[in-house]
Amino acid sequence: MGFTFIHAADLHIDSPLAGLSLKDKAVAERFARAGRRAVESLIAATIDSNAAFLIVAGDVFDGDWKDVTTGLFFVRAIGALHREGIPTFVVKGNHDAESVMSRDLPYPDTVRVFPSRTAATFTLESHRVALHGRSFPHRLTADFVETYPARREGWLNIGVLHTSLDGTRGHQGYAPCSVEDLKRFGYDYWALGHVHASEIVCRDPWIVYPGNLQGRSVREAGAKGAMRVTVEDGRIVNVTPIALDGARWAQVPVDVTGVESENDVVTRIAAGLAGAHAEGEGRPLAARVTLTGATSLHNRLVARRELLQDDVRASGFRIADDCWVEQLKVKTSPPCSPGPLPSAESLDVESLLAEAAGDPRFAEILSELIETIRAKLPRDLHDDLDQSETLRALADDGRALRAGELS
Ligand SMILES: [Mn+2]
Repeated sequence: MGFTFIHAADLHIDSPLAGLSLKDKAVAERFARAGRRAVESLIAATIDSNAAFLIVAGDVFDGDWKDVTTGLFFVRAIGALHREGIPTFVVKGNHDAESVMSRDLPYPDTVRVFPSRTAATFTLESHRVALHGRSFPHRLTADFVETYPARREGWLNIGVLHTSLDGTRGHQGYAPCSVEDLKRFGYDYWALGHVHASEIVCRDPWIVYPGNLQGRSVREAGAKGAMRVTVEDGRIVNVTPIALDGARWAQVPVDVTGVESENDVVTRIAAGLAGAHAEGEGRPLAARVTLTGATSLHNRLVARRELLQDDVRASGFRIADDCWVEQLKVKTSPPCSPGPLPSAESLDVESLLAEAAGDPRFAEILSELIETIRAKLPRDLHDDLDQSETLRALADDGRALRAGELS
């Protein structure tokens, strides 16, 4: 006898897309509904797949609700599963840990939330499935997975766990454990959550991150969704990602090596955008376009970046009215090493820049400035500000700007 189940995690319902609202309010409003649309798609996909059950491996919510509509939205969404008789199994993660949430709402009895004090097992007799899981009591949690119970012989054993694993995926301290630790339990499938990039960590046993349901910044680019898992004769035979996101983020690299007119640059970008929009299958798109390659236009591109960004945004809107260029980055280089600057004899910009870049006092001032700016930025933009990268980019931009203005 075969059946299917759906494994999702990190819904982060009503998490703001702050990175966008800073740049364009109208576009941000279009994206604002994306997270909820993704949850509705998850519910629809679960029903359409005729799934035996749904697993949500933590971080249903992004944090304590601003108001009750966030909680009501989720209760309403899973109400549809309840009416279909499809059970939902949920653990709470670090973002919606017991001590983080000041209130909750009653769920239908087909929704089983794992306790936080210790791990527990819920069974689904009809499918001979035993699910073992534990909710986060607090934001940070150690000595956690050790409390998971032994496998049940003759059943399909699934561990539901919110974890950063060994921390090599960029987080630490969230129910830390190793792949070897998980293997020792002898479960068939580990339904993980927390890491937002989808990853099949291991196939024997299956250890799987579905990734988050909806990308929230350009760092979470590409298709987002859940895993559809197929079970036959008590064995997992297939694990397939399904795209459920309500809007798409894309990184669009455009190589302009040897390109000599700005028009050709815009044409190439438009082609890249059209490709990314098509991949999104009609979803609203926010694309970061990054120009690379050696070109004689380098200085001009750097000097006119903002104007070019406007042109590129306009060409995005020719593709679709929700095809939005989030940012244009210019990371091109001049065709050969920059020679002496034209008519800048009176001011040796090159050596000034080199001097500044090597001056510890300048580095200190820059570092203070960066910290001041960082403190005012939403958290998802913090990585955009790296000191050594900023210093290098400032020197490069200064050089190119000056040359671009003079040429
Ligand atoms: Mn998490």
